Amino acid sequence: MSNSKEIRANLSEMDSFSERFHRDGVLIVEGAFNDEQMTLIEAAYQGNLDNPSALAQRLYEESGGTFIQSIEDSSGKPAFKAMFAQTPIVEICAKAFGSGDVWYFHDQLFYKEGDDKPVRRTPWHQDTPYHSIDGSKFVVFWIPMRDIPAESALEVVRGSHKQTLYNPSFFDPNDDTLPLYDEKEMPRLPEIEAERDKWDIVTCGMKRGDVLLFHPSCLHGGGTTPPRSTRRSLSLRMVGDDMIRVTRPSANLDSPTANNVGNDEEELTARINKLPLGTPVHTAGLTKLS
Ligand SMILES: O=C(O)CCC(=O)C(=O)O
Repeated sequence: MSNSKEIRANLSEMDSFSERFHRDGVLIVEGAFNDEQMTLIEAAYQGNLDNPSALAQRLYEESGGTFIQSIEDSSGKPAFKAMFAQTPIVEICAKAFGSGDVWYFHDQLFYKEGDDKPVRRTPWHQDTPYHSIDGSKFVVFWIPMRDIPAESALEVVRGSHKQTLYNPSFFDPNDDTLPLYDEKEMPRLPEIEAERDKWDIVTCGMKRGDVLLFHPSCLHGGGTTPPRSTRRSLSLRMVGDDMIRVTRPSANLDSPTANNVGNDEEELTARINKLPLGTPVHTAGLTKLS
């Protein structure tokens, strides 16, 4: 297990963000947002939870509790515009990339609520292989709305963004590594949970106002949410100037994750897929934030 102190930073260390983000693929910025800024971030989150995109999903219903995820491009919504204008999200992102501009890819909310049983883990996976894009300037800002203990927080395998890109998880309730694409196309995900000591896993409790940045090619998974508790987190994905269009295999259409995109996201995906291979992704009309 990783010493999480090494990946903890604060806003006074912004000049080190790029080296650390590109090297480790994961960084926690403590106290990144004050109360007023968290109120804006929470309003953006809650607005999307209250008005979910058409294809928002409830996952793992058979496992107990409530597990909702929803992806869309909310960059045009007033709550998201206010959040970007009045928090250091874009500045932190530009510092992590190290050079060039910042464009918005999309957001994903997670809502987990335990009933008399805990809500199960988010399975280990990488985000990049779900999308036909690749490059080094790609980041997720994972923001919990409240203090969160290490057992329920997001975990990331440090440095895994520079290693194998695996076949994405199908999010099958009975098999976390069931692949989304044909097994001949990409290697199957390893059984990380069964062999945790073999991986350099960063596990950290976080306070409201902290943000966890990670490269979407990092292996990551979320801890369980205890009975009768709620866990709300917002993931913001941004890209920089070296993100290009690549090919991915076609998904098995039965997969829940093949259909986990909202209308905006489907439209965005279609625009990206029209780009010639190797073209910068931001030219697909992504919203420029910086
Ligand atoms: O919050 C979680 O449990 C999962 C988050 C995640 O997989 C992501 O942000 O890519």
